[in-house]
Amino acid sequence: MVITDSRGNILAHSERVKPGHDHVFTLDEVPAGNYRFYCSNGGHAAAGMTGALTVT
Ligand SMILES: [Cu+2]
Repeated sequence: MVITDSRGNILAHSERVKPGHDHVFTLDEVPAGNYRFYCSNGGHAAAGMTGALTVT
């Protein structure tokens, strides 16, 4: 999973997560705002493995 800011800059990148597994990673000092997260595995983001992250 990759998290980017509104300009597309990568803020964090998890290790590869196998199907059926999960992974936790921590972001420190993230300013309030809207971010995007997506799967960086080829073609997966285009297939819908994306989401929005809002920091308040
Ligand atoms: Cu994926």
